[in-house]
Amino acid sequence: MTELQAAVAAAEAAALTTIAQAADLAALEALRPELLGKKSALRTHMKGLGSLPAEDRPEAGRVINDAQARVEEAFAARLAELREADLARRLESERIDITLPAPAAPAGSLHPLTLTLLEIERIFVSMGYDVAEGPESETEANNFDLLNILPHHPARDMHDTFYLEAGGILRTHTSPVQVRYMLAHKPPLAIIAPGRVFRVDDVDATHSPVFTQVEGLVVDRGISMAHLRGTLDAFLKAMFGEDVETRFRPSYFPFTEPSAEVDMRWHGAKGGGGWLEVLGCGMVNPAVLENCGIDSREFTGFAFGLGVERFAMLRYGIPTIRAFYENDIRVLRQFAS
Ligand code: FA5
Repeated sequence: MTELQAAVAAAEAAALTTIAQAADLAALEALRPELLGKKSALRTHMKGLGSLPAEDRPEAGRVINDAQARVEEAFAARLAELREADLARRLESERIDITLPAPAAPAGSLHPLTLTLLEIERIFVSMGYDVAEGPESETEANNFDLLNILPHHPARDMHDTFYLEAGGILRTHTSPVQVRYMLAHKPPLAIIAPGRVFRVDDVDATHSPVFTQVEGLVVDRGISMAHLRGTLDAFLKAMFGEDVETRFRPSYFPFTEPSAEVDMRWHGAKGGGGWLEVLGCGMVNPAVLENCGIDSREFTGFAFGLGVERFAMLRYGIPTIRAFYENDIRVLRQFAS
């Protein structure tokens, strides 16, 4: 009996030392079969119980079981200890310094067209105009008929605009916003109508099939061509400075009579340059006022429509309209404030 006890005690002591010496989780796990498995030293003693005298067996069994329990306990304790150490080590090595300043989020900036549009709006709002908007898909009536663009007019050629399958068209100018506004409001009125417009135009340096317009409309008693010229003069000077060179040319629009176009002098990078048409304008055709429910004997009005891309080209010295749509970050970055 004492011989067995001594052997069990020695096996237990050896197991406890081995457990204590396991340096990390992997090493401890590798010991599991040897220390806790069916073939461990203690279990081997258990199998030998049968050869003891019957009266010694219960006591011998208890001694072995106790030793086995202590080994299991030591194993579990060491496992917990190593797991904790492992966690602490990982927390330390994967630590994030939350006090470091974060990398700056890249800030966007306003597109040069938006900047130009905002400046145009700012100038007109300061002169007392309201800003009116309308849909990009329009009825033919609003885009053409009510503006006195009759069915035979070249602007109605199928190829001049985009016809929608669901009916209607993509507006070719923002003049239909003026129609909508006149139908809904009584004069006196002064609005600008900014927005995107669409035409079947080929792309070149000054044309794009999708571009941006701002149209203006003033209707009141006694409005004359002098008001139109004075307003556009004040606007162009506010936009481009006192020295801006402009010229008015007689022109034709079905919805204005008389009509004019305004060109602005631009200077190319290599000393070139010339006149660039920037807007169309005129006195609102009485037929249009009547179409929109305004008495043309009592009221007169002027209207104009400008291309925002062309204004932005002149404002920033950009030689081609394509620069606004290619979204070349090197170009756009120059407008970051
Ligand atoms: C019109 O669209 C008239 N509705 C303007 C108007 C309004 C006249 C009220 C009288 C009274 P026009 O087609 O000329 O007119 O276009 C106006 C301006 O838009 C032009 O002066 C030009 O600056 C610009 N523009 C015209 N076509 C294009 C294009 N394809 N790409 C870029 N800009 C364009």
